[in-house]
Amino acid sequence: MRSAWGTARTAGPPPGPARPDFWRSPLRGPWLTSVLGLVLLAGITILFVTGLLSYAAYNPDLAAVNDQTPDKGWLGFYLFPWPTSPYWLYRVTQGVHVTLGIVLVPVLLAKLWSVIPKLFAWPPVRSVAHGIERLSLLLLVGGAGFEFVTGILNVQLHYIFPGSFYTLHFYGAWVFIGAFVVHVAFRLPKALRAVWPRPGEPAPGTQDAAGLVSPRPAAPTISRRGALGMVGLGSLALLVVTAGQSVGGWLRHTALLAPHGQDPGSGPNGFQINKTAASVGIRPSDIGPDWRLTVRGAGRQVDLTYGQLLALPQSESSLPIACVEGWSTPDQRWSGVRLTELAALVGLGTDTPQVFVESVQRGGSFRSVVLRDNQARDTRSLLAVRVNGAVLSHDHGYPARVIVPGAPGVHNTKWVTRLAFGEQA
Ligand SMILES: Nc1nc2c(c(=O)[nH]1)N[C@H]1C(S)=C(S)[C@@H](COP(=O)(O)O)O[C@H]1N2
Ligand SMILES: [Mo]
Repeated sequence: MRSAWGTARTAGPPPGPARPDFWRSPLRGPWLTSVLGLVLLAGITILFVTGLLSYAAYNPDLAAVNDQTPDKGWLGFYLFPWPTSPYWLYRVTQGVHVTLGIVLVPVLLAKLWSVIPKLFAWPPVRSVAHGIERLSLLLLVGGAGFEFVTGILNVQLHYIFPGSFYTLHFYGAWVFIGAFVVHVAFRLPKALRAVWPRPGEPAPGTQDAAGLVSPRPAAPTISRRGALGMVGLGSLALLVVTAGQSVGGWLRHTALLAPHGQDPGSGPNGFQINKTAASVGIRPSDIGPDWRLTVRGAGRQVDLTYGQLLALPQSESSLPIACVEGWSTPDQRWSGVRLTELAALVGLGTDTPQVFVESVQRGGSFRSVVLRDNQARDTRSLLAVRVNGAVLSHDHGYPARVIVPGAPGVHNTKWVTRLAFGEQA
């Protein structure tokens, strides 16, 4: 063993990618790697922050039904009550999260390409410190791949992973960001110097360039700036075919990657549908003449027919639907009964408490939700029965659905049958 190892060391790397002269692109070098790295530093920081916000927006600390990662422990240290203003808050934070994640894919791939010779560095482990560094790179590259892949599969509605997307993406993010912080701490000064050398300072030394610059470069077919431009064009193209699903209007027609398609139909109910009534097993009888709305709170209970619900004072709010998958609708004109009004039916005053909302849907994580008191109290929060002047379509939640300002789409429960004020479940 010992002698074989010794021979391998003196003989140098085996033929193939472990040999530095295997990699011949003249583009690789500290400048390209550093520019791409700095773009990723800014982008991934925004992805991480908007991702944390996305989790906070679910108000997971409020009730078990809101929490997709109940075993998070202290990783939930930063949670805060999600506000209702500005009413487009989640539309922006989640639109940025998903769109930016997609737009950064070419940058991430280019960055990996630019450092690929280093991933094959020989010998694989030189010392304990080097071993730790390699391990952190494994977490960095693996973590980035894992977060981008799970995120993109989720927005493309391919739920193929074992377990919940939320759990995987949440814990994956913490592992990845740990490795990312370590990596940035070690590399940022060098990257800054490679891109903005101090006057009079020589170009990055061979030490920094080692492993990146090819010792036997082929003739260039494109400049470094040209290559960077191609990456930028790739990102721009992804932006154009993605952002339309969050921006809406005519831009929706350019959202070629939008998994729900470019045409949400026409008429008052002609906007994006997430799950149709049929797809979650809503039967016509569930939402027919026998449907009732039960309102409970302060020890009292009121059951309303559809007609009685319509007879209550109706209010209007213009609010969007903004899904965790990144798509959102422009503001829709909803009308229905304020949650505060429904709380008043059971004798609750203006300090409306949190409310447990339940739909007729039999299974699935999104059949119920607990809305926080600030959401229940907001006079824009409705149990909507109409949208854009028409009765809700079955797929948009007929007979009644919740609509709350600033909240993730998933908290706008459709096909509501019960509101329990002051309850957890
Ligand atoms: N009962 C119930 N309500 C639900 C859902 C669901 O699966 N079941 N999906 C939610 C999600 S994820 C979103 S984004 C919005 C979408 O509303 P829309 O289909 O009317 O656009 O509804 C929410 N309400
Ligand atoms: Mo959603």
